[in-house]
Amino acid sequence: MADAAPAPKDPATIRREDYRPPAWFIPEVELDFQLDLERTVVRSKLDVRRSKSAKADEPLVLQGDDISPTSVKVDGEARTDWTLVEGDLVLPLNGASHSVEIEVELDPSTNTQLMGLYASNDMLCTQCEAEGFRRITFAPDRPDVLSRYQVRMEADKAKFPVLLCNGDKVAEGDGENGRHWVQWNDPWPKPSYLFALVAGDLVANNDSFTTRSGKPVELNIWVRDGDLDRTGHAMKALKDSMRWDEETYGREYDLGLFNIVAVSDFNMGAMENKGLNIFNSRYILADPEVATDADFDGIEGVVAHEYFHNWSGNRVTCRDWFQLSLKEGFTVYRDQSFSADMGSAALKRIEDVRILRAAQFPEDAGPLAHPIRPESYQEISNFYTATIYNKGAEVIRMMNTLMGAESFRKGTDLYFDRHDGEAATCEDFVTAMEDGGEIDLKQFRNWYETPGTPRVTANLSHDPQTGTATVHLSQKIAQNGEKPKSSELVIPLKTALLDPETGAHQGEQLLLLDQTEKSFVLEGYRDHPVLSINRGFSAPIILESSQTAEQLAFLSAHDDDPFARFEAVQRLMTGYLTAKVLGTPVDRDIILHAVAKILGDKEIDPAFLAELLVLPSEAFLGDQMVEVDPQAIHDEREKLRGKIAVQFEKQFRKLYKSCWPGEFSLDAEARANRKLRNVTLGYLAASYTDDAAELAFEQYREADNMTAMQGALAVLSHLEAEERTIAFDDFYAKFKSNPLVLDKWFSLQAMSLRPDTVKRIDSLSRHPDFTLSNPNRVRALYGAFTGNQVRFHDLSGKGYQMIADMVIALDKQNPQTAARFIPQLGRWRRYERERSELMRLALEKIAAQPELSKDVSEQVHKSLA
Ligand code: B3K
Ligand code: ZN
Repeated sequence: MADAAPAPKDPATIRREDYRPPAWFIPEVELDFQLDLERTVVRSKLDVRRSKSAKADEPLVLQGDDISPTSVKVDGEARTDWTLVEGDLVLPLNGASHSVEIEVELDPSTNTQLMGLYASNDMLCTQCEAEGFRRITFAPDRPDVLSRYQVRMEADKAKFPVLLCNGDKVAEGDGENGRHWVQWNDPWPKPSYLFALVAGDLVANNDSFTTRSGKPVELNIWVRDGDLDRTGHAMKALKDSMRWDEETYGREYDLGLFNIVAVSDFNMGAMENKGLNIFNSRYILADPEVATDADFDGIEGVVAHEYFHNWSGNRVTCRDWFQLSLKEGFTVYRDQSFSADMGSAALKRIEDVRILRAAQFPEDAGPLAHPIRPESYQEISNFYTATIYNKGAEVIRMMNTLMGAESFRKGTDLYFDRHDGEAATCEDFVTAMEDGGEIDLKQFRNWYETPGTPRVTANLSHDPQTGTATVHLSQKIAQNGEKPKSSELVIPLKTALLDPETGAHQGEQLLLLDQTEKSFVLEGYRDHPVLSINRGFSAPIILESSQTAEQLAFLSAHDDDPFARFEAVQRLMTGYLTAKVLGTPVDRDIILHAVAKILGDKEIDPAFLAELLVLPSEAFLGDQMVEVDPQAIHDEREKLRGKIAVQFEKQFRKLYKSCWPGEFSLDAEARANRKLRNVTLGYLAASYTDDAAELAFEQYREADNMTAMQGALAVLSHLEAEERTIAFDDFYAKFKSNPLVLDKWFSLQAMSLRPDTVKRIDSLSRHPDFTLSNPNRVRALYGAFTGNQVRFHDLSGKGYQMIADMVIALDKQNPQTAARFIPQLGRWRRYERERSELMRLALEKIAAQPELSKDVSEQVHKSLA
C-alpha cells in the first residue's frame, strides 16, 4: 500500500520548523504620532532593504491587525496597488531598497484588548509584545527585524504634559493650539515588540545612578499625582538591580535615561520596552499601609526582572517566539538570584518551588503541556506560561549547578558578547554556555524539547559489611495522563547521606542521573544513613522515593539544607493527607511529633518556622492524586489543621504574642514576625477557640500595616461572625478609592471557604466597583476564586458556569486575559466523575460560542481534545 499523504497542515498553527529569515530588513524607522484619546494619527517612514537571500520580486509584507492605511507612499510617490491580506499590507516592490511611508488612524479609547496603543484612565500607553505593534502601524512585526527608531510625539500640552518614548529625548518644543512635541531617538536597534510610548499627566520620582564605568543615568518612575510617595521601594529596587547586574553578570546600563511608568490597566505584570519600562501599577506602588510584605517582594522582583531584560532580552533578543524562554527563563533565573541575594536565599528558594509546583507542574501534567521551546502555537500570547518562564528558569539553574558559578559566568559572558545586537535562539545560548564554560551540554539539550515533569525514583540500600550505601535512581515522564515513559534527561541531584543518629553528613554530592537508570555507590557508612536528595530542589522533578514517615520525620528535624527540611515536612504531611483521602490507615502521631519538634527547636528563625508550619495546599494535594476530590481533600486537610491547632494551642498563643513586630519596619526580623504572626493566627482560628474572631478582629483594628490587616481579614473571611462584616465594611470604606487595595477586598472574599462564596462572587460581580475592563480587578475576583479549590469546585457546578460566562463576556473585550482562565477548567480529566463532566460542559459552552478569539479558541480546543 502506498504511504498515506501527509495530513494537511492546519493554517492556524505556526511551527518552529517553518521559520524563514525575513525577506526585508528595516534598518531605520521614523514615526510621527499626533496623539489624542479618540483620534491618533500615526505616520511611519520605513527604510526597507531587501535581504540578499530574498527573491527579486518578493513583495513587502507588513503585518497589521485591525488597522487600515489612509495613505501609502513609496519613495515619495502615492501608491494604490497594495492589498490587505488577513490584515497584513502586501505591497509589490522591485529593487533592493526603498523608503515606504504609511499613515494610519487609530482610536485608542476603544482599544479594550490593551494591546497596541490604548487609553488607561486619561493617559495613552502602548503594549507591543508579542504582536501589538501591528495594531499601531504596519511593520515587519517579528523579533528578528531590528531597527533604529526616531519618534516624534505631539499632543495637547494640558492633557498630556508628559510625552515619553524609548531612548533619549533629543528635542522638544511647543506647537500651535496648545500642543507640544517631543523628539526621541533610540540609538539601539530593537525589534518592534520593544517599542513603547506614553502620554499623560504624570509626575516623577526622579533619581540617578552612576554606572561602574562612571556614566550617569537619570532614573524616573512616573505615576499619577498622589502616588509619588509610594514609589520609593521600586526606585530602591531599580538601583539595587542596576548594581547587582554589574557585579553579578558584568552588565552595565547603556542609555543616559531609564523611565518606568505605572499604569492601572495592564494585561500582565510589566514590560521591558527599551529605556521605557511600563508597569502594572501593582508592581510599583507600595507603602506599608497599602502593600503587604509579599507585595513589596513582588515589586522588587518585577522591577529587577524588567531591568535585567535590558541585556537578556533587549541587547540580545529572540529570533522568533519559539525562543521566548531564551529571554524569559534566563531573566526569571536572574531575578530569582537577585531576590535571593537581597533577602533570604532559603526562603526565596522555597517560594520559587512553591510557584513552580502551583503553576507549572499542573500545566506540564495537563492538555496544555509544552516544552520550554515549543514546536507550534496558534496564539503566542497563550505561551507566556509558567513552563516558558519558571521551568525555563529551572533549566538555567541546572546549568549553573552542573557548571559551577565560575564557568556559568564565563558562559553568560560569551553569550552576551557573541550575540550582542542580535536576535538569537535557545540553541545559541546553550552553545555559548558550552564554549564559554567548557562543558558538553549535548544531552542536557533534551530539556528544551521534552514536555512533562520527570518522575525520579530514588532508593537507598546499605551494606553494613562493606560500609557502602547505594543510591538507586531511575527516571520517567508522564505526559497528559498517559502511562509514564522512561526518559534520558540530565538530572542533577544534590544529595547527602545523613547519620541516622545525629543528622550529620560527610558533605553534599552532586549525583548526575543521565540514564534511564543509574546507581551510585558511596563508601564509608557504618550505619544505614538517611537519604536527603534533590537538596535545594536542584532539579525540577517529582521525587518518588520509598522513604518511610519515620525517615521524613527525621529529616524534618535534622536536615541542614533548609529546602530539604521544608520538603521533608511537606512530604510527611502530603503522605498522611493523601492516604486519609483514599481511606488508607495511616499514623497521625508521627506528624504531631514532627510538629512538636519543629515548635520546640529554638534554632529555627521565625520566618522559616512559619514556612514549616504551613500545610501543603489543597491544589498541591490534588496534584498528587490520580483522581481529585476537592471536598475530601479540603475536609482532611482542615481536620489535620484543626488537630495541630488544638494540640499546640498554647504554643501558638505564646508565639502569637511573642512575635508582635513592634513599630513597622521592612527589615527581615520584623517581616519574619509578621509572617509567623499571621500563620499562628490562622492556627488559633482553626483550634475552635471562641475568641478566634475577636483575636483576628483585634489584629485588624490595631494593624499599622497591610500584612497584618490582610492576615486578619483572611481569617475573618472564613468565619460566620459579625466581626467579619464589620471588618470587611470598614476595609471597604477606608480603601475604596485605592484600586490596588480594593482588589484585595475582592480577593479575600473570593478566597473565603464559606459555603456561600459562589453566591457572594456572583453578587460581587455586580458590585459598582467591579469591572471586566480592568485586568487586575478581574484577576482579583475570578482569579482568586479559581484558586479556591473547595468553592470553585462546588458540586453544583455553579463555579464552573460562572467562569465560563465570564470568559465568554471578557473574550469580546480582552481575549488575552480571558484565555488565562481556561487552564483551570482545562484540567477536567483529573477530577472525579461528576465534577469532571461539569467542567467539560463549561468548556463546551465556551467552545460553542460564535466568533471566539484565537486566544480562547486555542486553549479551549486543546483542552477538549
Ligand atoms: N515580556 C513581558 C511579557 C509580555 C507578555 C505579552 N503577552 C513581561 C516580562 O516577561 O518581562
Ligand atoms: Zn520577562
